[in-house]
Amino acid sequence: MKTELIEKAYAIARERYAEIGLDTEKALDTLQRIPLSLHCWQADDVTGFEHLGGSLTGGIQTTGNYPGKARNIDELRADILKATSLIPGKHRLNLHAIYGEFGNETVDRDRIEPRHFQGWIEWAKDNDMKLDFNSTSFSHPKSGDLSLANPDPAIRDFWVEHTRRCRAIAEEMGRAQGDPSIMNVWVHDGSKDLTVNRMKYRELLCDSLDRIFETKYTHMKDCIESKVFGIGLESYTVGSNDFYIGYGVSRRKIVTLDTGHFHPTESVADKISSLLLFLPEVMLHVSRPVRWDSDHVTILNDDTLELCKEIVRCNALDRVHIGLDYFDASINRIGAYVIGSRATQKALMQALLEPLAQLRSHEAAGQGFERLALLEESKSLPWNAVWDEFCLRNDVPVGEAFIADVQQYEHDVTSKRQ
Ligand code: RNT
Ligand code: ZN
Repeated sequence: MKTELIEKAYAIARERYAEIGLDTEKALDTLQRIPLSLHCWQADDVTGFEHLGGSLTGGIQTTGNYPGKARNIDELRADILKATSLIPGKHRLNLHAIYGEFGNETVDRDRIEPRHFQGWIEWAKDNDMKLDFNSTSFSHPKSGDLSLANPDPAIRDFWVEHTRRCRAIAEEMGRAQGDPSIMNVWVHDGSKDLTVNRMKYRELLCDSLDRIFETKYTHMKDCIESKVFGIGLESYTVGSNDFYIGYGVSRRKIVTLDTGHFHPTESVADKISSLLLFLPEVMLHVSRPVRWDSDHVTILNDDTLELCKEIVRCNALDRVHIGLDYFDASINRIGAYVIGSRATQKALMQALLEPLAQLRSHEAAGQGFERLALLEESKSLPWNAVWDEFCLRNDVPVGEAFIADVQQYEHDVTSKRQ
């Protein structure tokens, strides 16, 4: 697209929005300051760099075998940088514990240390990126169906130790980057079939978490993620939504809402205001469930839009952390990052350009027709011209132009990986 055309379209859009009292420059400025936390695991189908030799377990699945996945740290880093070069703005990288730099060593999960992530800390600094972190309780011989909620004290202790160490690593990252690293705890614990011990496992999980969180840190923040069910663990999930809301509110922990972790007709957008009333912050894993928690690539659909609109309507951009979480192995993985990130940013752009004051005044006056009409009309306001301008100012491809960049990288780099 010609620069001149983008600028012309933006100038018209700017005037159009001004007519309804919205400042597009302000929207551009705000979007510029919203980092996404990019999940590192789309690049390699949640494999990581341990040498334990297991496959992906814990009730999550990647399907597809599109060629070119990252096979080592260097490839993963290169892929992330390629992706971020096509995504406007400055973003964070969300690492999982299995992505440490273990070299040829076999380092079990209860032995990981900040030094295994020193290379990442330096790499992030060199590339002006901040890091977030996750403990990894899946894909391990001791994962089984129960980790932190395991009745066997030895297994429970192993995972408590792992998660404690992860917090220490996140603290190190946060200290080094001068900004808290957000560490997510998600465990798959559950049961394939009926259990008659729902309470027992939840007590154990609660106790393990309390032990994990005993140490107080200042450079990291904890968040906890619930889920409805996992594959092979369909009948019961220890860390359900109710469990973590209760735990989070009573222990002042950030609750993570993964958009794939609720019943298909539940609105995740609707949950944000309730959580923000009782907790200072919320973490999001923006995903796209298709019939189940399938972790398809995030797109600009009504769910993503409503989610972003709620953040803006709650005036909570500084209290909601936006991370992505999907893993599609059936398409170009770098392309998957770019599509999902840009879709989320497009949703944010639209949210920032909503004529909220006018909508609220209609609502206050009991003007239901007027509110609905304006909501409908605002869908086709020229937000896309403002989005294009955003890409232009950030020096990333505008519109579909990034497709060719991804193809070029595939041709030059990923297609050569066996
Ligand atoms: C799983 C959770 C969790 C994982 C990552 C890899 O259902 O969404 O966040 O996707 O930790
Ligand atoms: Zn998630």
